[in-house]
Amino acid sequence: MGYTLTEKIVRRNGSEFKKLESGDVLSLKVDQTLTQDATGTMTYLQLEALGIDRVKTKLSVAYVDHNTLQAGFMNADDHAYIASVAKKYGIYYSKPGNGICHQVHLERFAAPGEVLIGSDSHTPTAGGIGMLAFGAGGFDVACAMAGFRYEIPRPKIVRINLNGRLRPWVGAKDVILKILQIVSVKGGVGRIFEYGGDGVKYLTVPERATITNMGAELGATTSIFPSDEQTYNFLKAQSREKCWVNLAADSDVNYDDVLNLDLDRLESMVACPHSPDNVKTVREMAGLKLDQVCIGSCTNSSLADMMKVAHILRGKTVARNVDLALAFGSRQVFSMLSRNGALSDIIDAGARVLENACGPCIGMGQSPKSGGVSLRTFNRNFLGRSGTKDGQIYLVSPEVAAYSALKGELVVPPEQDFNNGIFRMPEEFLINDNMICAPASEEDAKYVEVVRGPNIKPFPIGKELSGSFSANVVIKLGDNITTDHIMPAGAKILPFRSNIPYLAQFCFEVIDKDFYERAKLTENGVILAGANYGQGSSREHAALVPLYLGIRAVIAKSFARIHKANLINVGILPLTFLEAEHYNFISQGDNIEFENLREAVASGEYVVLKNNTKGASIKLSFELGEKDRNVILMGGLLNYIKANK
Ligand code: MIC
Ligand code: SF4
Repeated sequence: MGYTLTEKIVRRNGSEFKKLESGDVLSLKVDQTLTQDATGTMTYLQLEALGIDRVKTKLSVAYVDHNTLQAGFMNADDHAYIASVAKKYGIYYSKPGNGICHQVHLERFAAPGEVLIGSDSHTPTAGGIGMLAFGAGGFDVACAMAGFRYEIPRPKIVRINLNGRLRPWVGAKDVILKILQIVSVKGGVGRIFEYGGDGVKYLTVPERATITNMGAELGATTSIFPSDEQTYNFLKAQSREKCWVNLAADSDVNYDDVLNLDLDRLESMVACPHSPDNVKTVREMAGLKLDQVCIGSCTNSSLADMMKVAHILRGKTVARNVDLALAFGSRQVFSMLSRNGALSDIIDAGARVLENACGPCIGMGQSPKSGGVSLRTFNRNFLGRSGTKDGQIYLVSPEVAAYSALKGELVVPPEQDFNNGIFRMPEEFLINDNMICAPASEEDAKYVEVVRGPNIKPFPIGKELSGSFSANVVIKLGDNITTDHIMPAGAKILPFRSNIPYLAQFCFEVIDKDFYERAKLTENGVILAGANYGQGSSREHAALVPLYLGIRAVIAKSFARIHKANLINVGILPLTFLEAEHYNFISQGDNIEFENLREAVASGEYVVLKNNTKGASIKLSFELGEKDRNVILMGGLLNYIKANK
């Protein structure tokens, strides 16, 4: 029996991919890490707390791409802090304006066959180049930089066969939206999606990266494509062919599951408000009147995407009712568009050109008007994420976005307009790394001072788990609660990512504006949730803020992987129901009690919850390995590491 692509990389890593049994862990040596600024400040504070002198990875890069709007000193303080830590600890620093971490990493650093973890859920974008890449909480990334192995529950491997060839104007975005429609935002939890099939050879690396990027929306552990001739050509055009290796799954592999998709039968798709899996065909939704169109984000901001957009816009004018905004994924893309003239086509059509950054995707500007309909090439359309609570956000491909911007309503791109020569991958990309600053040498690093402006505040640290305690159920939630619901982002709040007390006021604000006041009044709190709790962003602030507000445990039907790891890292106990209907046995406001909790966690047995309000008890389980149980007992990963030094 042969090996899957994942198993081959795990073996190259010198690690083992054991067969699935409950409690199995996949433990990897980390070759590369990346951070972005919105999670990076916290990550580097944690790295400093780990007390090492220099990162132990082959390559670590700190990007500034999220909080680039400098309305006040806060974001600039964070940038200065990150730049100085990077210089001191041996980390490359990508300056604001150089582009979105995932796009720049794909262009300049990602390497097939290596292992990457990043403090951003879309780190699996690098799976498009054949890298085993995981999104993680910032503390896990700090630990990887400090030389610790990255450990996750061993995932199942699912093969997705892409058969045939995409039709005119149907793109990679439509492939992943179709998969989201089939599999849903929970369908990828605990799974790695490996792409194969005869259609793969037609997809370029940036197209593959669009697909692996949105594997995050499936909840997948990661997604990966083989490393083949397309990969070689991309790397060669980036002058990086030296890191190419040939990698593909063997043909005689038993996958845990297989999905087949006929590319030639796909059509343009759209994800409707407020979930990336609420997918319909553009044909069904055609005619929807638009107020805004935004093109960019780490999903669809490559040179190829933008060349298609420029081609569609050339010589035309954006509809009067539409405000069109574009943000390029990287300075490489921006500069190449400016040299080949495509930028003029975009500007002349009436588009607003933004900075090369995340921008509107994370609510950093361009919030739509009240109730406004916004068509975006991004990956998430969660409630309120755009910065306008009743904004209606639809997700589409760049092709659909550009045609629709011209028409003022959602349209299916006209097939007769298609011309195969619109974009061919360049033989050489324009390479200029002068916005990527190298770290100081080991010798000089001693003299580098870490710059700590007033926006940099210490982070909360968990306490040892108590033997027994009573707590109030502060909030009861349904399924698929995202980390954007728990800890919203946006231009007003993001500048305070290193100020947990300030952020706390906004916890759950989009769905329950009284949560903060209730939590403040409660000494020990518990959150009750449905399935897939904590999906979406990797932000560990969605765990640190509840910790600060006295949350001791989260009881859910199931958890999203990264958020569960973040809860454990800060010392909040993630519990699940032994029987699904027990969810109905607890209400918001109930007073509950845990007894002999330390013993239960130490022994790995179930936990007994006594509902004082309802007057009965239930058993809860926790799927935690031995190390995680010890982390919880000690009140979080930092305490655990310090105790085991
Ligand atoms: C996102 O797309 O939600 C973010 C902003 O990139 C997050 C990280 C963060 O919250 O800082 C993510 O995807 O992990
Ligand atoms: Fe940035 Fe949006 Fe990508 Fe997150 S999803 S990294 S906010 S572009």
